[in-house]
Amino acid sequence: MPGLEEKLEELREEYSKTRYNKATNKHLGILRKKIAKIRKELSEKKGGGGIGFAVKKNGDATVALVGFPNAGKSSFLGMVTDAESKVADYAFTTVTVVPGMLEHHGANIQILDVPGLIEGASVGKGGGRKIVSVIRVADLIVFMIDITAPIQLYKLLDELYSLDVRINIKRPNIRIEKLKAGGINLEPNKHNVPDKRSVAEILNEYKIFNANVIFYQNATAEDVSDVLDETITYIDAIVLLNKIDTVDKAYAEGIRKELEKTSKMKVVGISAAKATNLEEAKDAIFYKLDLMRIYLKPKLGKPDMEKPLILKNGNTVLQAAKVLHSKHASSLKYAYVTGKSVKFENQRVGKDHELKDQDIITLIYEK
Ligand SMILES: Nc1nc2c(ncn2[C@@H]2O[C@H](COP(=O)(O)OP(=O)(O)OP(=O)(O)O)[C@@H](O)[C@H]2O)c(=O)[nH]1
Ligand SMILES: [Mg+2]
Repeated sequence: MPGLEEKLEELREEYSKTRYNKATNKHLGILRKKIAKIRKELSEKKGGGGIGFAVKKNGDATVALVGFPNAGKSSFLGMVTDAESKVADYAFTTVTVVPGMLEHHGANIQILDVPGLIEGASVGKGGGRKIVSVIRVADLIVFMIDITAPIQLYKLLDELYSLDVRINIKRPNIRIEKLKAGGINLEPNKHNVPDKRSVAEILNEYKIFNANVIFYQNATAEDVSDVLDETITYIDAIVLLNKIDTVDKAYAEGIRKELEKTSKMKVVGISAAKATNLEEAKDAIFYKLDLMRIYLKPKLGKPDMEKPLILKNGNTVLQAAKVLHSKHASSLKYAYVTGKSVKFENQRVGKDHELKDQDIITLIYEK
């Protein structure tokens, strides 16, 4: 008898091969229902099974380094962090997650060296699920790809897709407001949305019979189903194309550009062994994490340019105060800001002012 994961795989394949039309709509609904049921069983099994790594989040952000065995993950980690991950010329050197801390632009970025993800790991063996448990705690995936085998990237992307990991896309912006009565109502807000019957069918699978479904984007039936499915992981990613020292320079650049175009991801060519382009790689990680450096300046005196406060892009003055010392945040009155988020030097701004990377701020509290 096939296991749950194989069954899920079969259903998914059938689902993706079935074209949507009036005649197949009902069949698709049944397939979705079956898929949802197996997913639920799997996630319950996962919870009780105790597999997966106990990884603690540390530092300002966490990155999962994902790649085939031998791609150079441990070598890269060794070059950019203080971890002493074992480097060897054979597969599966790394059997557990090795964390290292990368310090860049004043941010402490935890990097997790995830064991080699191999084709079919999600099917049966459970290996893929372990990797997803690491990815779930991360803020960013860094794919480590051997330049002599760029196809690895597509194999990893396929594998992760089938493990319900969605790369570089946002959770569909659809709000489902549960109601006591009144059935299912759609609020399309001028977007292209699926018909009411298919939406109701999906919601019913999740035992929702009365709800307002509010769309903030064009959406398919699958998007509605994704919003309800808490087992889906959304995460950003970039690619490091390693071992460029082993090929011709122009060839390396050709492959890099090609991968960037077809995958729509940022791709940086590096050599972990020869320490080539590592600064570019660190920058790419920093920027994709969407972090910003905020320098603090006392009212009288110079700003501290050594140790910035690390915040998420778009954070406000109030959020800066909270990170700094949450107890005093409630007595914050306003701030003086110099930098990209303001027009003038030492411009006075309110608590809700959004900061930009490298702003210098002075927080003013009530006495
Ligand atoms: N020429 C060259 N060799 C490299 C480079 N980076 C890593 N290697 C070699 O590739 C082999 C594998 O490197 P690792 O860093 O152990 O690879 P890994 O991805 O951690 O492998 P697993 O732990 O098995 O998943 C070692 O022999 C490294 O010396 C590089 O940039 N250029
Ligand atoms: Mg390794």
